[in-house]
Amino acid sequence: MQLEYTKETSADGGASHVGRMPVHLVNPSHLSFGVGVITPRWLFVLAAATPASHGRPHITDETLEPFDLDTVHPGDVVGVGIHTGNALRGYEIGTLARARGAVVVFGGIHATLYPDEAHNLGGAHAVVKGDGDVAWPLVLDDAARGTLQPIYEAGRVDADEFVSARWELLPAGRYMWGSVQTVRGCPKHCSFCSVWRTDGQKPRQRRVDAVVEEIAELRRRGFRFVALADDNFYPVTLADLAMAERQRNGARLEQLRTLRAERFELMDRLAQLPSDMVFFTQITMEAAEDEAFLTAMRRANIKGALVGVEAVTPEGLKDVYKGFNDVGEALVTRLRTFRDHGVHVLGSFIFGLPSDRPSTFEATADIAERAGLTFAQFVMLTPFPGTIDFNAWEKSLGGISSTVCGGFGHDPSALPPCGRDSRSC
Ligand code: B12
Ligand code: SF4
Repeated sequence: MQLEYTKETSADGGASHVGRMPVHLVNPSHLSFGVGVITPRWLFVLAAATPASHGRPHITDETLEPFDLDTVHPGDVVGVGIHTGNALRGYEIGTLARARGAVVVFGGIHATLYPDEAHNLGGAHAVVKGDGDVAWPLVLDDAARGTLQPIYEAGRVDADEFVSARWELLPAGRYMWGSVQTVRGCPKHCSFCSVWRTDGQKPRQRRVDAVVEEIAELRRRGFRFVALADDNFYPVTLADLAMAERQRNGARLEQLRTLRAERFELMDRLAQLPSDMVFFTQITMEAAEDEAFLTAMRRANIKGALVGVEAVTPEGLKDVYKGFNDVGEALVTRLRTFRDHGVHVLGSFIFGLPSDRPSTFEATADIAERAGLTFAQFVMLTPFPGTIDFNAWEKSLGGISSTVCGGFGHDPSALPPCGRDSRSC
């Protein structure tokens, strides 16, 4: 693909942009609130990965304010990151930016799963599948040379290649929580989750120094609250260690012990930060078996965690491939153990599982009340692309369509088969 990408003069007759392509990074949202809860991390990671030769990237988080298309000039690069819930708005932005002569690049989980959709509906010149940390500067180089490829298979980069976010580009006073990722990937394979397929089942843990440096910087910028934007903060369980021991798998054991030791090292370092810091993460309930881990979490000021309870019956757990969770009194005890160690639990429950019956509602409410949860969320089973549930749902449609369009993240009916026309969604 050959693109017109350099220009002598900007569309408004302003400064010359020869040899330099101004970069816009846009986090799409149909609704803008002026303030946001959690910083959308990818914007600040890709900003950091943008070579200095392209100047300071223009960042727009549309949950704060709409993207101003008048700032886009022919030859600018517009990078749009989408998950399924905001894909349609992303496609609108891509199409409009392309019409203004911009080079449009998509990335993010939805574009990774549906690169053709971004080309067909979003005006993409290029789509990056997977992690952008290493690929983004290469894409910009290709764009500058006129050798942009339609698809970049960026895959999963090693943990030591994760780029630290450029927090100095954060607009002041607009977000409540900073977000720092400490590990990517999750060893489990829950039926409703795409993370283990896109980010992989091998946990990629970041260097402790890199994580702590980012948190210290956020603190200097006034943040006391930081979300550890991980899928599963407890990637190595005691059961994993016991299994490796039983199998006399020395290499595996060593690897697991190293990962576990790094978790403790991270928590020790977090414990040395100002004591009014508050961290929140996501974790499996297996951590409740691990006294030392929960104690370290408390010392590290990890004061809250989303725990995926999902179902309270054995059949329900089987539906979601989550046999490592408990039911009944054992479940209540596990969840209470977090609270006993000073970690507030946001219990996450799913309704709409194949095995759910009318009695499931009462059984769920009963457990939620007795388990000492601080918060609870009850979501409808949503077949997100890339999941086992999505494949089953798609199969149940009898081959009507294999493509979906982004819709709102809580409502399965918002993920209709796509007529390959965004208006039909
Ligand atoms: C933290 C988090 C949240 C937080 C914070 C969100 C925020 N403001 O950042 C909260 C709790 C609010 C949240 C809410 C939800 N989330 Co969430 N969340 C995450 C999580 C765990 C980490 C996101 C993150 O910061 N990652 C770190 C950044 C650096 O990675 P990244 O975004 O993937 O970006 C990299 C690449 O994708 C790529 N890239 C991204 N954009 C672009 C753009 C370009 C141009 C390029 C080149 C590359 C590129 O490069 C980046 C660097 O490598 C992810 C899982 C995950 N592993 O990503 C789920 C995830 C994104 N969430 C998910 C879901 C479903 C939701 C909810 C719908 C849950 C619900 N039922 O309510 C809501 C939706 C909220 C909304 N309307 O946007 C799903 C999305 C699935 C899908 N197909 O869309 C994920 C993947 C988790 C899962 N289990 O499958 N979430
Ligand atoms: S739901 Fe949680 S535990 Fe299950 S695969 Fe996804 S990240 Fe891992």
